[in-house]
Amino acid sequence: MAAVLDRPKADPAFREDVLAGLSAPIPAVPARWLYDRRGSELFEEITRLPEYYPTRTETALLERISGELGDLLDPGQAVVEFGSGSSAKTPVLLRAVAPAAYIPIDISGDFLRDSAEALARLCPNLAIHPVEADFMRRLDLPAAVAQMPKLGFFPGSTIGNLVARTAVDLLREMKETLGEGSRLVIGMDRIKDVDVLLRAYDDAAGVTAAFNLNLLHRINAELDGTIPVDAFRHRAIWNDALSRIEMHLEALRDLAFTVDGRNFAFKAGETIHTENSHKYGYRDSRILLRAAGWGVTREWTDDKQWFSILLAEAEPPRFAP
Ligand code: AVJ
Repeated sequence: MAAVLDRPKADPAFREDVLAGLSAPIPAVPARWLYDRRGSELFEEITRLPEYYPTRTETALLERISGELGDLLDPGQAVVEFGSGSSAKTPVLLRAVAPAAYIPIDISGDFLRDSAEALARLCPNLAIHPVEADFMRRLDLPAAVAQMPKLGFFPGSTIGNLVARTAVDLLREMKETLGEGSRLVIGMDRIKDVDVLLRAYDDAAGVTAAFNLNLLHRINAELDGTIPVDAFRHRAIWNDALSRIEMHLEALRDLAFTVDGRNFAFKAGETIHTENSHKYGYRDSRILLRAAGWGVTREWTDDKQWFSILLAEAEPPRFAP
């Protein structure tokens, strides 16, 4: 009985996604389930790996352009950050922009409160209005910021997790949330040498492998699974046709297991697709943003052109082409 009581309470959406995903013709589990507590810790560790260039490249780029960014944006902005506000990038942007208010949006309430408190210590004079919500959907911003010009902040190339259709949906929802005349600062990872990409998603220390395999541990713990985790290995592949890194978990032998009382079987070599990380060329990022009603007004990239930060403006509705 104790084991049952000790088991973390499973999110019904997690159960649904895992059961449907494992039964699909191409087995796949949505990437957001990689980020339980342990998964989030492992991702933090990934961002410090020598091979994982995105975080440090974007942070350095943001620092480099902060003066320019400050000049381009009027004071008194309300900065709305979509997703984790715990990164080192947030204070860099806030210093650059000197906003009147900061609105972090995150689906995890605990996480949101912790990071808002940490930020409040760093910026004691800033009005912080955390919003616990799913940023994939349009939402109402706090009334206190209604009159302020809005600046969306979506760093980390998180947009890269989404296929184009969903990415455009999200960008359009962001435009709705932020409203007319708003702007967006978004980080997007560039297409580059495949070896650099593969190393970034399959590091020598095996942290990314542990991050990916943690999903199986999570399924076992939360959904009463019997997955033999040791019989799977982490794979990172470059899908050139779709311009993305894919993470998979590959069965090393024929195996069978149960999750929540249901049976699953994998043949050696079959995989569970766990994440996409799309990479964008110069024109790709523009067409993605334009499809959602955002016009790019500036783009900055590092010396190697590995990562881009784009500043976009919500385009007014028009009849003319
Ligand atoms: C947090 C989605 C930006 O795609 O680079 C890192 C996640 N996965 N290593 C990325 C991730 C494997 C990361 N994002």
